[in-house]
Amino acid sequence: MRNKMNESALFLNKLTQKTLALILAGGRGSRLHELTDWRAKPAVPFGGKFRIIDFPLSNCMNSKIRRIGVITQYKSHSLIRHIQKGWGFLRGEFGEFVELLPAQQRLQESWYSGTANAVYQNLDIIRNHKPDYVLILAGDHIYKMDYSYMLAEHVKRKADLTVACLDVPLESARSFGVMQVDKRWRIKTFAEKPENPLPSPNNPNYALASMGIYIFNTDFLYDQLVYDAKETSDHDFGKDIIPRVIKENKVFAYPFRDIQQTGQVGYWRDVGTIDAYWEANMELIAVTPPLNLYDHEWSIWTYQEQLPPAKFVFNDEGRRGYAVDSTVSGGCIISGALIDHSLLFSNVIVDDYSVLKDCVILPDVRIAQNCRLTKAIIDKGCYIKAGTVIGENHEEDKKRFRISEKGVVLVTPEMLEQYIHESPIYP
Ligand code: ADQ
Ligand code: ADP
Repeated sequence: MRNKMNESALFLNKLTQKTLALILAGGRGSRLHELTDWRAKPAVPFGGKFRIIDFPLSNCMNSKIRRIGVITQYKSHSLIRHIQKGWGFLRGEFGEFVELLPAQQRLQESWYSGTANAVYQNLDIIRNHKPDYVLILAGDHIYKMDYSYMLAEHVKRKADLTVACLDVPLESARSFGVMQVDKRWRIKTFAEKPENPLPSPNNPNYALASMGIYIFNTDFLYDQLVYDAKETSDHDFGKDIIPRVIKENKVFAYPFRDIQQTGQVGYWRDVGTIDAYWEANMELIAVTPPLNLYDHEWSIWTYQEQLPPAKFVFNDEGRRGYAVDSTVSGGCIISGALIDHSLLFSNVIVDDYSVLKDCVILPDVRIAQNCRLTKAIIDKGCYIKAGTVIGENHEEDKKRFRISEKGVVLVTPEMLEQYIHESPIYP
């Protein structure tokens, strides 16, 4: 029994060592509106102390895939800084690295035009690393996944390409690549963001959606990308490559499972809209959240500043500063204020008599006295001046802030500039 287990661990280890992961982190993410005005979606802060890209990067680390390229393009400054500061600990001498692959116009005199083109423009770098398998990931999803099991299935099936998938409700399937598979999970049809998604045969209210996670045999990837580069197309994996290759090649779907391999579907969120972003952050506050960040077996790594612990103090008049049903990060000071069902990133200062309810407050924010904030996302670096009320009157809020479909108010520093002339002050 033990020998069998060792054998399978060795098998997985060998496969992960022969794999290069490429994280596509160059897209616009425009549905997050002003949250992505100055940063790429993968660099958006998430969950109190992380950035979105930390999730696929940590999944690679925990799956023991330690050769990773991050393909960047759009507004990449804060993303690059985060990776340089937080992910430099891999040991180059053991063949481990996180390498930044910005659009450099080496192979073509153009920026990356689609996901396949972004990989095509780095083909020479990929070849230099001599991987047998290339794992292609999106940089903008929140999930835990052990890629080594997907890799094992890919190899066992002698696949050319494997696409990770999960069931999504039929009504939301239009924003995904939708596939149909046979009994052995071989992909029979694939349509990128179809008008009328085909339902899953076993589950007619659902459709089988691509997660944008692909494993290619390196030679097969190379051939397909060289072929695609000569075609007139969007040079996109979902629109062009996958629909073209399913007919004549071995292309399989891999159903997404949790990291414990219980057979259950794991947690996976595309936090692509303001509402989805707010909801996913709010979910973390629950007593037993669907995404467990306290799991030592699957740590999410990140860069974090050295910060003092959060503190909760009385104000001069003896009013308590406290938080209930909330998550509060390092460097925060809550002075005579109430934090109720909210998530505070690091270095947030909330002053006397202010009340926060259902809020997500990004790092380095100061909320002065007597503010009332409800169901709001406050972006990094905002200074909310004394007496500000947000989230109680959407007609008023609409004049300067963004209101989402489900009534979340997004506030960024730019929206405040014309009203607030004090500069943010930190004690
Ligand atoms: P989308 O998420 O709509 O669909 P896309 O916008 O192409 O696909 O983004 C995929 C990833 O690639 C993102 O991480 C993005 O940042 C990055 N990216 C996009 N353009 C890029 C470029 N030019 N250079 C570098 N990186 C770039 C995809 C698939 C669907 C699938 C969903 C799952 O096409 O089939 O269902 O992902 O969310
Ligand atoms: P950082 O990388 O400093 O942690 P963010 O994740 O908030 O910050 O990313 C925002 C990036 O955009 C930073 O590089 C910041 O300097 C830049 N930025 C923010 N607002 C503006 C602005 N109004 N004009 C120019 N650059 C800006």
